[in-house]
Amino acid sequence: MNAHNHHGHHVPAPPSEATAVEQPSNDPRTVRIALEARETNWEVAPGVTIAGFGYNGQVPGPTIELKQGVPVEIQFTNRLSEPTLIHWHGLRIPASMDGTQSTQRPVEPGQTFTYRFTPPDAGTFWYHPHANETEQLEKGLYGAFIVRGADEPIVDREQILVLDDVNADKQGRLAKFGGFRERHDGREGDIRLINGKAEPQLTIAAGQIERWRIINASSARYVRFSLGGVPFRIIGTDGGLIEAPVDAAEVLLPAADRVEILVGPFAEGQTLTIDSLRYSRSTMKRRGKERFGTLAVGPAKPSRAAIPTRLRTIEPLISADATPNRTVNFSLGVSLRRGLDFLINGETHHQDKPVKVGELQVWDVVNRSLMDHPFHLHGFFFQVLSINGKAPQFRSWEDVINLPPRSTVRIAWMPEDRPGSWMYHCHILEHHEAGMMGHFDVVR
Ligand SMILES: [Cu+2]
Repeated sequence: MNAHNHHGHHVPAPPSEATAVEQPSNDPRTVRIALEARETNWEVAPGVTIAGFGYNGQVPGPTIELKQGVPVEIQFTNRLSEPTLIHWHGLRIPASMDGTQSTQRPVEPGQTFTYRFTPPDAGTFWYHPHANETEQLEKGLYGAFIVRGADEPIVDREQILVLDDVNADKQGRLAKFGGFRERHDGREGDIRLINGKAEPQLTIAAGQIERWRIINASSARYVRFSLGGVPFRIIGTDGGLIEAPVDAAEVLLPAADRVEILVGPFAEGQTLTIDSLRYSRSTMKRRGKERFGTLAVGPAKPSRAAIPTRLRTIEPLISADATPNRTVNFSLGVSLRRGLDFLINGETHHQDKPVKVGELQVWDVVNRSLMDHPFHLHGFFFQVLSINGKAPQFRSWEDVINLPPRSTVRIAWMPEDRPGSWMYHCHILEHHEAGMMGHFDVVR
């Protein structure tokens, strides 16, 4: 392995090149995309330019928009001076295409790797590196990945909001990486971004209803999303649409989480703030309400929006009182050498037991620590059965769920026939890097 592998002694051996190659698609509909990671001057505000990294020279990277069930080939070239690879966050694709160091060799500088898969689900996903993540994501390597289904609600317009923050000074110089507070809290910054720009003004036409696909691409920040306190409707989460719209005035997005909402209609001339409300996740540095941007309501346009009262059906995998067959413990330990250890079942880079294809998994994911952690499962959606014994507000498919301090979150998921090496981890990138992750195999 290489200098940028932080995964310690429990990393499974990388597969041979042969197993990491999927056959080229013969499907004439196949979409071909070229992506390149390279050093990029990232202007977050007028005169504030960060020496960052971008996919195809932009932050966020190009939005990948595909149709459900249509194959894609993404030819990825690494023009950085360090190894990298791309994880397709939330996509239920073969293990060999998951884009981690457990499933493929990192793409070395100058090398190309072609990802081939067929997105099976409609929804709002994203892509980002799974090597030296703490630096590569902070520098701008991330992008939206949208998959459209055949039968989507009709809205007047769609906007994608990729939220992020960056820790840089007024000249755009990135703060030094590391240090005890950053290791504890995760890296947060005071430059708050929507689609790579600091506190932009978005627009909407009066009288119209828009679908917003919101992605939290921050390293660590939790966004308690609010649109000036006005109500909106939640229609989707990580794994696509939920069963019916849910009225809300705020929604919490831990790092890596996604939500889809309907906003509007509004009256012309209104200006709404796009904020993150105060949220304490027991960090050393506390944050109050902070602005990500504004929304200006322009002249009225007619609306053709048609939102069904029923969006889709999500069958429950199992009843909420199902008996768990596995417990995954998140905890913090004190280490003489490193100060703090971020642990799964008492160890860093935990090697967990395999799961069998077709055997329903009911896991108690337990947070024994006093701070929040966003739990992320690669490659499979889960349903949340309960949080501290209480059912969630609505049924959904998720790949990220917040673990509040001293909590038990019970999830259920089905290992479909996609054997190989998979993982789960805290999506606060600094905790992940510090070892808060588990590896397991899906076996036939
Ligand atoms: Cu964490």
